[in-house]
Amino acid sequence: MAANHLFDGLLAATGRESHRLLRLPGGDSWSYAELVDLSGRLANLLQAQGVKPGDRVAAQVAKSVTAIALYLATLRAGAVFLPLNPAYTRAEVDYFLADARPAVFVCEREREAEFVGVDARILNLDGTGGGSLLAAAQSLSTEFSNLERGPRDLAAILYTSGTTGLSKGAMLSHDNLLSNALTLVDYWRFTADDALLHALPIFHTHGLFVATNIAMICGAAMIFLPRFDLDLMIEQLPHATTLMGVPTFYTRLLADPRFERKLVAHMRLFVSGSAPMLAETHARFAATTGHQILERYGMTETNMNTSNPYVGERRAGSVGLPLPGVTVTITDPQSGAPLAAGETGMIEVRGPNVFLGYWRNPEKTTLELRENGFFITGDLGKFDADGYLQILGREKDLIISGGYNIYPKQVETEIDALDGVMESAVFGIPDADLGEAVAAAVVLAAGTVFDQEQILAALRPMLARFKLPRKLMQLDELPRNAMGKVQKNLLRERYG
Ligand code: MLC
Ligand code: AMP
Repeated sequence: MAANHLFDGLLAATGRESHRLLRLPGGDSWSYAELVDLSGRLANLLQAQGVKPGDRVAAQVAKSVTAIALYLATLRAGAVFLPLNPAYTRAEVDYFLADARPAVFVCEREREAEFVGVDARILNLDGTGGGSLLAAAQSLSTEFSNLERGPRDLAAILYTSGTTGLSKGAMLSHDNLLSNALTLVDYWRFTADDALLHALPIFHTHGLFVATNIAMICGAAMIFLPRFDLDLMIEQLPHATTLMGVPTFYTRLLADPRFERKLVAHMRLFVSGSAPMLAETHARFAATTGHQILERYGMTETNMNTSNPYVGERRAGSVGLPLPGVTVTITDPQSGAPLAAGETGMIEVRGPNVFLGYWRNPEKTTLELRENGFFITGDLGKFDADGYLQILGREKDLIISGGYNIYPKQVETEIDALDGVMESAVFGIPDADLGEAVAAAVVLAAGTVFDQEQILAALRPMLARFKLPRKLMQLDELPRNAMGKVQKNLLRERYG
């Protein structure tokens, strides 16, 4: 069989066929062998649908074992996986499909009618294993001759929003994903004896390329929950050895009286990332459980960059040390010149984890990815005397809510397009549950009446629900500085 860099690397441990890879909360489980067989059927189906090497396969589906098999099938067929958040509206999906032009689009069964007419072959899937994708694959062989793919071939495109409001597709190679997952297996000491409690979505880096890839590589079991659900978490934690989550997972667990020291005394590792974790959460978690959460820092374009150590001090408020093979520098945000140790500036990252560039967007690629290989993250930070990195802010205008990124510009563009709106400013306000929540200040034309419900109703068909403002206010004018730039810091101070 031809070499397929990422697939071969992910499944190298599948000799242990008796080992259960995916355990579902209802008691069902899937072995590696079963997962690989399903991926073979799906790869045959993709090929029969005309998918060629380099073609994109887009999937906007609920979390399921079949969705993981579809990811593997896409790799095996030499194609490029493009997962999309099921929360995205038709309007949002239209943009991704027009930009990525996938050969196949797998959507949720109940939404298929919404997508009639899109320029891709459509198949559907539901969360319980039904749908035209599986029906069509059922009669096909589990045997599939993998297409050859090398380290620099494209494995996935993940869209990440941009400051202009338009999303950019980050192109991730087979080796970007494999090298990073191999590093993390080692760094976090994952083995086949682990059982990872998986409650993250699988359309982002964290749930797919960190959690799932790591578990597959080392042959660990995954307790595969459809989503974060407190009751299920409490029920399943006794069966797990490790958990990966966004900070909201940890604050919600800590707020539940059932989350006690003895429930997790046997656990080996808790990892947090995708959003800043408060030092206070770190301390409360340690006091309640006796475990120190291990915080790490990553992003769609780079996978994981830094991590607190497995052995050694896990420092609250810090995202740890650069991972082996990854170089992190701090530069002057204006000039790009390197800054002295201890100074605060732009975090730049170079390594085998750094993406190939933005899909069909050489201008943005040139702006953010230097010729010397450093990626300009848009995050601001500094190293302390012991080499631990601290993230101190973001130069990019971005809200991170419960681990989801929301670019204010996209929300502002939609609000500004509404009748009677002169202008708007969207900003993040502190939120005890989600870290940050979306707020919007709106300036209306004379004679227009402010009607919050009407504004939200008009935004619903345009924006995924997690992007909708949770707080809306009418202002006579937006605060601006001498340059005419809206001062979002003032809005945050006044209305946060
Ligand atoms: C859901 N809702 C959110 C939200 N999640 N609103 C704001 N921010 C969020 N993160 C809204 C829904 O639209 C819905 O609104 C209502 O909340 C209830 O929906 P739900 O599905 O019941 O939500 P809940 O279970 O509470 O989800 C919260 C959550 C989830 C934190 C568990 O968002 C989550 O799993 N987040 C993880 C995101 C993640 O994996 N990020 C990694 C990105 S990769 P309505 O209006 O319908 O009632 C990355 C790189 C890296 O960043 O470093 O890892
Ligand atoms: P995304 O574009 O969804 O991949 O989000 C990446 C961004 O999430 C990074 O650029 C950071 O701003 C943020 N992020 C990820 N991990 C952390 C962390 N541990 N602490 C603070 N911010 C983080």
